[in-house]
Amino acid sequence: MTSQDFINLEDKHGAHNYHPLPVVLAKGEGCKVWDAEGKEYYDFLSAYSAVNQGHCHPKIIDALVDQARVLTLTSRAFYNDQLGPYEKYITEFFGYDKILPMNSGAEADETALKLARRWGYDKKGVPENQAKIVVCEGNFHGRTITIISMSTDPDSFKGFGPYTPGFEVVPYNDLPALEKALEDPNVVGFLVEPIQGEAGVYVPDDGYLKKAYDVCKSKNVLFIADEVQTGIARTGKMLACDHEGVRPDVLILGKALSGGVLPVSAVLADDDIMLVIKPGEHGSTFGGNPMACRVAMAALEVVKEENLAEKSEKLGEIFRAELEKIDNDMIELVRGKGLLNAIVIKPKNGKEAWDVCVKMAENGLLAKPTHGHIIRFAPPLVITEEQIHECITIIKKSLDEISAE
Ligand code: IF1
Repeated sequence: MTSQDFINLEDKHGAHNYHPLPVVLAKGEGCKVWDAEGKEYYDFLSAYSAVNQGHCHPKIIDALVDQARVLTLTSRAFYNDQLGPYEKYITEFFGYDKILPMNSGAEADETALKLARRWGYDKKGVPENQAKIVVCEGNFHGRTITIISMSTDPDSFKGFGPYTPGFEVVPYNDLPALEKALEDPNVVGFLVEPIQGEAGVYVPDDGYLKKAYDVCKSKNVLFIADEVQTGIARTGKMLACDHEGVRPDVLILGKALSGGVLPVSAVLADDDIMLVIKPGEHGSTFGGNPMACRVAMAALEVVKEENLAEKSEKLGEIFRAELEKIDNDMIELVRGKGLLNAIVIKPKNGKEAWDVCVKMAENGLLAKPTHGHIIRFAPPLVITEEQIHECITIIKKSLDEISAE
């Protein structure tokens, strides 16, 4: 079968909830992927930062296969011999008392919302059903109905009402607006992405996260960091909050927590928050399954053993500096942190970010636009400096070819 055959199958039998680039992938290894015809590409999306450790990392795959042969799923109706060790490992790894294991990022965000509301009622004394959670314009936290109820992007929420109440929206990177919103005594939490990924890799001003955290503490509001995309070494530190020394009250992880091998997410918090949820009040069939535990421990070990945070920091600086050197007027600006970067494209001769991405694919590099005119660049953190330079050459060549069309 050809790539087009695979595309036709998806078109005929699959929901049309995506508009993928016309590339059919069949193999992945490290920072490279190959399509159905065997063409090689650099992967500069990393499944939206889920494959930080590189495709099919041997250590993570070995953990998956090894556990898959023994015990895959018990449900939480019983204990299993992998969950306790994993919970110890990850809570010590990130420095929290407890973890609540889930599967997708959205489930972890939903868990954090429930936790914040329940903490508000049981600990802060907010009247029942009056809890408010403050979120930011341009947020992306997943696709469930409650999460899109917080969204300011019509593509996320239009046509899916009625919406879950209890959310207040403030501009991102705007401390006075946040302070004003937190005047409401019923606010229990501030949910924020340390860098807004989907919005176009918006990096807030230095000090924003720390000041936001301090305002939350002054108002007895939980600072909830969604590090699903920015976490696990993506931005040059283990967590994006680490750049400002902020320790979230509630930490949300997903994506690269499993190295892209299977859905693993987590919410971490200390006992005074986490223990407001009692037995039988929350959970999921696959949450904390033995395979997820083994895979997540291996994925985190790889990040430490291969110094991926330091690599991300160093290579990100090189990547942005090289992007800035590209003399092409389609690049409006370059922004990012670590190896989470983006360029804002200025359309030219009717050519837009999508056309640049199609051209880059032809030239052997995969990336995808977000919000029309922004191209996100997020390679696996195992990429080498030499490969970064090779990819800069591909990006420059593609922009020049598009500009000349
Ligand atoms: C899609 C976007 C990125 C996330 C943050 C929670 C979640 C995500 C900060 C939910 C998920 C994914 C979803 C995926 C594409 C991708 C995405 F374009 F949708 F917005 F990365 F920016 N918090 N992001 O980024 O995690 O439930 O997906 O495991 O829906 O197309 P999930």
